[in-house]
Amino acid sequence: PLVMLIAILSACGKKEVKYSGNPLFKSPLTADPSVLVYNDTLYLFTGSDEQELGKDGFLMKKWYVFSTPDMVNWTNHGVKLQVEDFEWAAANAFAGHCVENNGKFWWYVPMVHKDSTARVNEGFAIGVAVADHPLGPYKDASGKPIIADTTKNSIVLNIDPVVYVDDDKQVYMLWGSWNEARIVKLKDNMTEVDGPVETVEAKNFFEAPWIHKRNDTYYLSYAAHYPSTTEYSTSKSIMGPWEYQGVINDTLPNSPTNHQAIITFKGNDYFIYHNAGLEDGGPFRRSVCVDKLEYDENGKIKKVVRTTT
Ligand code: FUB
Repeated sequence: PLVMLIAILSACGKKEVKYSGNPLFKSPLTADPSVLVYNDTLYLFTGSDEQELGKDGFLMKKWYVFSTPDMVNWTNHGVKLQVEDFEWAAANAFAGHCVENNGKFWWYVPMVHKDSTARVNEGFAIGVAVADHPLGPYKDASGKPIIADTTKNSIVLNIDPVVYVDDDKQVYMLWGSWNEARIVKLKDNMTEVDGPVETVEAKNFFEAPWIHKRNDTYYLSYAAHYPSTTEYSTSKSIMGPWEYQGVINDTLPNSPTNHQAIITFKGNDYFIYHNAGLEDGGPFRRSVCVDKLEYDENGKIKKVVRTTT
């Protein structure tokens, strides 16, 4: 029976899903995962939680890159991008997303703009750094933010960009602004918007959008409510309308934020997120985790069964 099982699994192109255990790293403290696959390797991009134990508020100044060939053995490549790499930025290295296009790697990141008088929860702009390889070196691609302001909201909070290059090569950027998701087309140069910013109507949206496509369906997953669950909606067009589908991940016992990436790697689907499960963890001292993601026969995402809290 074991031989038969192995034969069936390899016929499906699926291997047994193995993990290195959660959280992935005891140190450094990582948050806000984004992932891409390049040359048979999965690259993980994370933020860095540096707040002291017992103190409140995010203290985030830089981003890391990690890689794995198999989801078990991980390499920490160190800090590859930081606030100081952007002349226009002042603070708060929140959730970013790195994507490949035109042979280069574009890492979109939100930070508080120097011109903003507020340093917490306001004045966020989105910039982009570029490199020839996922491991860098990265440099500011345009010297100024792509999205610096919108008149849509009195509190200017442009965070959590996610960029999607569609099959027809049209590029889209989605991001969050607490309770409101937005979308804009990007030019092929990856550094300029190409048209108006539109609102994305996704039920319960709070922050942390992520786009993936399966067959001909777009899946928009996001942190919903606060404290956040991860929920998702689907559409046949990235511009919507989005049909609400339900909860993927329940709230975490230790972190009000819940920030996910979803990817297929070597035949298996993964849900990558953060919790605050380390002994010295907390809402501002989070750690990236990975668990199995499964679809039912109708393409609905099953609720993730977390292997750790
Ligand atoms: O890490 C700072 C912020 O918390 C992120 O931008 C949000 O997605 C939430 O995880």
